[in-house]
Amino acid sequence: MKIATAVLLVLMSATPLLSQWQSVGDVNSVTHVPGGIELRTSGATVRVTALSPSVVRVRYAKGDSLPKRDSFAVVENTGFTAPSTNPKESADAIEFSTGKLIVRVEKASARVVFLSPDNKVMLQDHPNYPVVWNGSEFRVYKSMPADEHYFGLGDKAGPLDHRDSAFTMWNMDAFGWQQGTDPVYKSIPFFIGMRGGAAYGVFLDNTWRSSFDFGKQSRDYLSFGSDGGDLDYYFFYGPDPKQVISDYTALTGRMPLPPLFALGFQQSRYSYYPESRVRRIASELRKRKIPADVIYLDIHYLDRFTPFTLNKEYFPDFAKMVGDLAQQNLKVVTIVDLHLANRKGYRPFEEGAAGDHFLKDPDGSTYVAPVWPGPSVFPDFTREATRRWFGTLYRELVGMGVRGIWNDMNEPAIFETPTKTMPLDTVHRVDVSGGGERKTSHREIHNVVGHENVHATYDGLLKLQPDSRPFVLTRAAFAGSQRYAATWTGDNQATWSHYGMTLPTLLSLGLSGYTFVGNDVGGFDGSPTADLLTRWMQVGAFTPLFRNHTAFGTRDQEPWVHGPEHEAIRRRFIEARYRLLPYIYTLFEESSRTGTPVMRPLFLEFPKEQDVATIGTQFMFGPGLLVAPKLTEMLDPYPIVLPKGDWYDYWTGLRVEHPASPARTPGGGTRLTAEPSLGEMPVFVRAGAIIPHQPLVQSTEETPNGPLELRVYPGSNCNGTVYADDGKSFEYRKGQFFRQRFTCDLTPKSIQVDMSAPTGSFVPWWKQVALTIYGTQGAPKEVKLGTRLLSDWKYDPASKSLSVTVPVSREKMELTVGY
Ligand code: MIG
Repeated sequence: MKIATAVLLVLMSATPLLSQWQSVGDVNSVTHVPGGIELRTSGATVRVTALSPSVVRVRYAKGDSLPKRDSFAVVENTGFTAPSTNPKESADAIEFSTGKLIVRVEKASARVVFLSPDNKVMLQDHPNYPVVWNGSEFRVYKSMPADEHYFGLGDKAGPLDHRDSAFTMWNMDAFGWQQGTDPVYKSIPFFIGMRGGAAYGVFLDNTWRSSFDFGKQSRDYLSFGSDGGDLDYYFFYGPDPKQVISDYTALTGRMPLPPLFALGFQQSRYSYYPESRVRRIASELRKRKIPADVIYLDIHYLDRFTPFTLNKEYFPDFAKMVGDLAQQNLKVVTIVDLHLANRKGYRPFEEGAAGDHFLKDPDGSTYVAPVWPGPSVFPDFTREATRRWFGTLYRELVGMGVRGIWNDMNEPAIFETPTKTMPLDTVHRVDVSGGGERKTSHREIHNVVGHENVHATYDGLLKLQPDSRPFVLTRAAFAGSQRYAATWTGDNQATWSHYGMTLPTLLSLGLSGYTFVGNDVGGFDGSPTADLLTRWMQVGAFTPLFRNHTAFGTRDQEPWVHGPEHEAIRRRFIEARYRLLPYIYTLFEESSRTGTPVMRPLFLEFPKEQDVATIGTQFMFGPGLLVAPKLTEMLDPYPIVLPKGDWYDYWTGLRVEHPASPARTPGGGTRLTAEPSLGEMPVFVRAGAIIPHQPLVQSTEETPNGPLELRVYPGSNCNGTVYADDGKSFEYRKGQFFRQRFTCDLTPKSIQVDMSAPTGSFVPWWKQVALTIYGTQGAPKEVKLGTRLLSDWKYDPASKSLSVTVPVSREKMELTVGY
């Protein structure tokens, strides 16, 4: 016993000595390269180059050259233009400016420092901890200011601010995850640092198992590193956090504009079968007038849970069923896992084997492991030929009218093994740009299996229906997967605590470049109480992907299951979402161009306000709406903070009264106390927002009947936009879209709303625009459109709003309300 302890102690103390941590070394020589510099130290090469004035890439390699490398995350066309830098060497540093930021590399330890134009340090290598290697491992240490906050990293299940926490990037089938579980389903090695209103970003372009530590190990430094692969990271200089996300998504790609139906309400469960049950769900939705667009089919539609088959007993005429649901304006999305049955006579297996498309064990035999279909084989998705082949397998589903594909289990998940995934030495083949392929192990590819799986699906669907925007949903993801698929946060639970994690997880994904995100509304594992499902439906209506889903064997979880009172509330919130669709679609379109997420933490809109710097219990839905849900089961009232400025209550249209000083925040914001009844969820509108709405429809397939409803909330910087197109095709890329911007101007004697001339050639569904202007102080003296006096306006004293309807026009119009 004594001896064993002694041996253990020796071993423990010997570990750091045994390890071969080797530091990067001092700079010996400098050469200029396009956009920056390349340095040689005693043992390494370091290259620091600006890709654009606000994006700098930093690469390290042992030895005296950098290997050629392909990235899974970085897109070919970033749109960046490298600035010409003019590096200056002094006795102890080399420095250059990109035009927007200054990069300095100190010769001692090749210490990299990023500075703002006014020479303030944004991010710097730690003075005492140089970049180090240990065999294939590496680690980078950065100084960590006491007042800096950290965000992003994908779907991590903790508070919004990652300070004082550490995380591992290793895609994991994390069924039963809890607050703090790590790793989880996705690996997005990108974070945003925020300090005093200024943001920067760091993306470690490395697919191996990596880790990030924001002061858990030491309060002195943050660090990141990986088990293997290249030390290759990007620095994004904000200082506006939206700029950081814009640059990060320029580098790794943005969400393509989704089909409109995908923004509707989606009903799912594991699983709806047989056909009669699917039809019943569809007719209940329609009969009860619960707007909806999608019904999901989970693994029971398959024969023996085998992808690309059909269970003929449950679904004797699948195509007919899909067609009939389409008649009810409901789309079908089917689950398609990436594992294929290792089964003779099963076409995908036979084809895949003949085409040599499957992953292999190190001895060259096909890797076989148990998942849903039983013994299974796995397509080698990092090969383009394999992706192309896999994409063709969707032909029959698409032919039968299936409108979206749900790729699950793509971490990849494997049954009956403690690691829940493949052996690390499983062999993957990877295309090499310029031709040929290389072999590598699962250690490198694990985190991009899901990414390349949805890459195959997205491309495959596009090839099968070139005029139709694909809808793909994925569970696993890597940096850049946003360009192929929407994602959800996996198997949550029907508990208040999981419901509460809706905000931090989805907001973190948004900050990580992932706009189209949602969670299983109501919870997957277990059955929610009536109140919990009602609350979750309310929040879900304001999340980008709005999908009710639950596990096998749980109780029914559709909106109507808890009686008419709950059903009425849930319906009201789904309806609210459908009325808001013009706004939501406009936000999605914007996000597809800029990367700005639809669901945003407050600091993204109000970066300078310290009051809201780390708030993860409220969020902005676009720039105009602030959602502040009740997040716990507790009966107590809860606090809400409204950033400085004026706000309106979204539901009543009334201005929020400025409270007396105790209720002001240090930054001049407003503190409220909320105690919403079960039927209510507080939503506020930023004064200055103009928010387009539409008449209620039961599905996005229906044309709204009536005018576009433009709700104007006067305030400073008053503006809004509406975007529309056919919602389905790519014609918008050829100019078939409609975009109109609105502004408003408030003077003591008038309110003026300017409607700019729309751009694009698409003709939207509305013939009239119904304006409602809130916050007005009484009936106006006159209302004019241009110079023409209008008489049929209406003033509503209860909501202090003025309503007037005007015809659409391709010309610019001005509405003037005079007092
Ligand atoms: O091993 O397809 O996260 O949404 O319903 C479980 C069945 C497999 C996990 C997914 C869940 C889905 C379920 N799947």
